[in-house]
Amino acid sequence: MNAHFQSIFALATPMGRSALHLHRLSGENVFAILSPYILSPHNKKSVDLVSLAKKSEGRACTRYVYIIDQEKNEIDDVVLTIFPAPKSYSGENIIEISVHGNPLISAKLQSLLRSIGMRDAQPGEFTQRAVLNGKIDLAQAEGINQLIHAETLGGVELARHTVDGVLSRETGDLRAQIISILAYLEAHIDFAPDEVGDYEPASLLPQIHAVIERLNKLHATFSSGLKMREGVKVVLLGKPNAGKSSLYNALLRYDRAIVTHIPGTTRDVLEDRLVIQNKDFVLLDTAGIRATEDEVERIGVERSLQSALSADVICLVIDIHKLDCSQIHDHILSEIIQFFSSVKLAEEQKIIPVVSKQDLLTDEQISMLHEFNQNFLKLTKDLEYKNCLNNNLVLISSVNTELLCKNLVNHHSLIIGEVSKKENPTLISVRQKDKVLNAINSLNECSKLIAIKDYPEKIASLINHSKHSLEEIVGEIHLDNVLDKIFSTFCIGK
Ligand SMILES: Nc1nc2c(ncn2[C@@H]2O[C@H](COP(=O)(O)OP(=O)(O)O)[C@@H](O)[C@H]2O)c(=O)[nH]1
Ligand SMILES: [Mg+2]
Repeated sequence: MNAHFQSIFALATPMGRSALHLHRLSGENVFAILSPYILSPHNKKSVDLVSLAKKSEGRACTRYVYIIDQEKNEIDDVVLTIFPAPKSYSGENIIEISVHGNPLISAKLQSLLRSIGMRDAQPGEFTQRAVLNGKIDLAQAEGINQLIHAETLGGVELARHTVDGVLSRETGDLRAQIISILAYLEAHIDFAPDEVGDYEPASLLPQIHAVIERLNKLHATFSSGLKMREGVKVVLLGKPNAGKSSLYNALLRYDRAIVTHIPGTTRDVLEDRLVIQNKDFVLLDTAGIRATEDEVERIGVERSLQSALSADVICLVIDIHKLDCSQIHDHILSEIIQFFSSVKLAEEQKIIPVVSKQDLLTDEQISMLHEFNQNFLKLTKDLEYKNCLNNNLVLISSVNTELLCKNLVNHHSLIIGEVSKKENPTLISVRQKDKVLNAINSLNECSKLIAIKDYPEKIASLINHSKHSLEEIVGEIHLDNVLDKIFSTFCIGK
């Protein structure tokens, strides 16, 4: 028998003490192998799983039964479900057994399974078999792995889309387009011009460019997908005592950062996950930015500026509560200008100026802020990098973070863009991204050969490369070492 297809088993739930342990068995012969050890609770006669599968007409079927060992000692009373092939996760016959969640019971069951000819499954081996049996493709298998390992809601959502086949359909469509380009070239390789017309490869360019454009769009989904999986990075920056750590704690809803009236309290960069309206963020609190002789604080300031470089959104926290109304406009502008001069931002990085300590502000100060907002465009028009400014608005916020949260959620949608929609494909692994890049490179190379009207054989070979790269995404071409590498990161029992 092919080693790949020996019957395998694994505990699919963690091996701790819990209400239940779920064991999973997969293989052509599992029903026959296990039947002698399954007893009906009523008459203590063995339950023939092979005939049960026949009776259930290929559908899953669940029974409450006893499992005994080779000496006919009872191992446990269990709930057992059979999934006859091909309507099972792996495409083979599968049995799932829920035993009482005691490691000793599970160990007894596993030792029975080993002694009756099954072996322990490798990580991801059930899913690997699902791929080999054509139940799912490789991209979907990667989705399943991420569905289990994702640490954010966004990560789960993207993995879900991939498991549902959104990426597989996109690569399938692109592949079909590439094949139609290939058909033209192959016609000119196989037949003379009087049969298939003159060889005019330039006529393929619009189609090739359309595919490249679609591939480029797909390639770009990797980084926005990564942000959706890991969270949009929000950094709180500002002068010492501006109220950054207080805002940090208010957003996180617990006292995470130390807050004191002493300037320079925060030294290290603090980082936490934050979820607002099911959107994932990574929130960073930083040391206040100022020139300082204190060696530790100086390092803290450097780290603050460093973290700004990798931020998606920077909340520039500004304290105006001690200022005269007449000073407010100039003060906010100068903080923004100082910030732009200390950190060189990319256009896609956004700044939200946030005025803190709302409760300490007078009505006059607040109306000055409203006035500032109304004239924001005019006031900031000469600023370099003004594209980075959020919606041209200064928010008033401190312990009341509602408005800021609303803004962060809006930013999240802008940054993540289309990838969050379930109909849009997203690349979820570096492997997939590399394959798309290979496909793009081959097609770009193709355009160059077309420009010099090179032989159809040479152009076709490059088109074939790009087709193969797309096929590798879904695993239509699979090499054993690639599969082993991918599945080694899976859980045992999946
Ligand atoms: N009344 C009031 N005090 C605040 C507010 N935010 C911060 N503070 C005070 O301002 C001081 C500095 O706050 P902190 O959050 O440590 O500022 P950081 O240095 O920017 O992190 C502390 O004494 C805080 O209690 C606020 O919204 N209202
Ligand atoms: Mg602080």
